[in-house]
Amino acid sequence: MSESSDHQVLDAQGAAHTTHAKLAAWVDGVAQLTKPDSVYWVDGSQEEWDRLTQELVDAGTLTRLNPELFPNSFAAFSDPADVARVEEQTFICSVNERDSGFTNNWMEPSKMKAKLTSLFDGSMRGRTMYVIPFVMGHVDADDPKFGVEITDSAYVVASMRIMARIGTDVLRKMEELDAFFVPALHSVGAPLEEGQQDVSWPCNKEKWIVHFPEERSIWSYGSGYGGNALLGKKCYALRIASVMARDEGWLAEHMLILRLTSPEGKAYHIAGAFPSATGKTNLALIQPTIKGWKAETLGDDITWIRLGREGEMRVVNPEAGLFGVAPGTGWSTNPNAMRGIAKGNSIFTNVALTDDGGVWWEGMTDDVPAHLTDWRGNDWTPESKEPAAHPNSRFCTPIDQIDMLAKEYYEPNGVELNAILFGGRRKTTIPLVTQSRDWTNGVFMGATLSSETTAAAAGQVGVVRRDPMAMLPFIGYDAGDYLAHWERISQKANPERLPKIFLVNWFRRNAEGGFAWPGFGENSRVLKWAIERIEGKAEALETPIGFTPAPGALDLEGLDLSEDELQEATRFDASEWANELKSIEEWFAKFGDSLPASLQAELEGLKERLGAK
Ligand code: OXD
Ligand code: MN
Repeated sequence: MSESSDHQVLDAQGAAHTTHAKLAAWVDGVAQLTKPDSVYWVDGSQEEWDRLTQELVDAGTLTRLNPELFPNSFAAFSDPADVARVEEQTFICSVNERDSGFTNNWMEPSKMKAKLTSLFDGSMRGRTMYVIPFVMGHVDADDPKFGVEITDSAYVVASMRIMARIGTDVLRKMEELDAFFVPALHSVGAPLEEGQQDVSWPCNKEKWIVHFPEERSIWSYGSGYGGNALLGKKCYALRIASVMARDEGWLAEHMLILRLTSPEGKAYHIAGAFPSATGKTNLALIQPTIKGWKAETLGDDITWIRLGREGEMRVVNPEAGLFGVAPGTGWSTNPNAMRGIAKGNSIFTNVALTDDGGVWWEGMTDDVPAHLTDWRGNDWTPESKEPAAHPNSRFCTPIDQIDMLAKEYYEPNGVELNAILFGGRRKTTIPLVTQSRDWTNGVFMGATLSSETTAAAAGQVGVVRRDPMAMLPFIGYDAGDYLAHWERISQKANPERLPKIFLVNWFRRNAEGGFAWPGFGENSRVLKWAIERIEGKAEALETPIGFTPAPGALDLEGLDLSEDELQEATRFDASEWANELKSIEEWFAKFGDSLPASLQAELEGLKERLGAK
């Protein structure tokens, strides 16, 4: 660690570490405000990781796992009140309130700045202030997107090393380009007074996750949880990036990226937007069950879509790691994820510990261990009432440990996108797969994307919640303007090369109440149909809501499912759409004036086709 004293901190030492004048000035200013004991510039090296993780073990924040089971891996256990993103405390402080839209919290920027400035005043006292230069996406991209996170949490530094490209190499590139960077300031909000004993998971009851979109800056206070504290991820790569994308003509989306290769050797790239609890990580790491098809992954959470030189849409995953929900990720449901995790170099948060020094979570293995230490540190047995791992416990693992990672992941400017999937969790109404009539109809599908609430979430069960493009908590500006931007982008693109758009639903129920479609690896059959639609090979039925697979068009070979049973999953049911129309109207009413006319026209067209006009 740096040996600098308070006095040195105040003596503008930024310039000693970087020739990037704006960065040096920002770091010095933050140090003056937050008053840490020392300032440390993160280099991103293995030696640094080893040192920091050992310090975190010594402090009781991390538990080193049995290296024979999970090499170079650690478990962290958070404060029980700091386990998830805090949407009610997440703000988009645009200059004009209208620009944050109805999906975001807003406060007047200068009022928010004053509030945050007083909270950050002295917030790092007794701690080290870490400076993490990072880049989202590739440092060699045509337009690399830099950021610098300042944090007082070494857990954040270690996690950021997994999730993003960080350190001295990035800093040197920033200096060479005198690049713009997003200043991303984070404090757990737990200053240590002289002689005060630290806790294993410092945080503050008061939490603020704040974005200033015009300034492109982030201030995060009070939480150590990944989604609130690893600021390259949701805060930058989605909320701030969506604003940059609006202004610069691209899209920042909450999507996975898959590369599928047909038996003829033709490769396609598919991006998929899925709200939480809809099997996104499983689809990103799918093991196809259809013969001759190969799946590789490029990403599991965030996708940036830019226009290429020929007007094609190109996708990159700006992240370097997976920050996945652990429960439900298992050897039988997602072996590709498990093999990557088992290679180690991972940080687990709020999972359970096994007696032999490994980790476990619900759904990891078919056999449940006879004894565990649960995420709160209590003894746990299969008779225990509470889950052993917190339902939002996470694995944080380098993406290059995934065997099925496509080599195209490393392409600095991405690969051409051929199809977009929007997927929700619906028991009724939404067929297994529907191809949109055209781009605008596909944007309508994304704009009305929905899931039913499950018992896992607080509140009423079975209520339909709209989640446009699975971006509800992540759109950094007005939601209507965001949908209009999707339209605008398509007008700039080469119309021949526009990705085809599909709405999918793996969760429809049959008359007996069971799942009408087996899901998991069998979803590859749906992907195959989508690709064959692109190739003009697969048959479809034209319905009022779009194109669904014609009888016999979906490959069922080797699957124990009759055409009749398949019908239950794929059918369009006009009677179910009467309610759906009402619900979509209510949803669109929330946008007020900012709903694009093209989407209102889509709704009117749908009503007409359904005979509801
Ligand atoms: C995530 C999320 O953590 O969407 O990926 O909340
Ligand atoms: Mn996500």
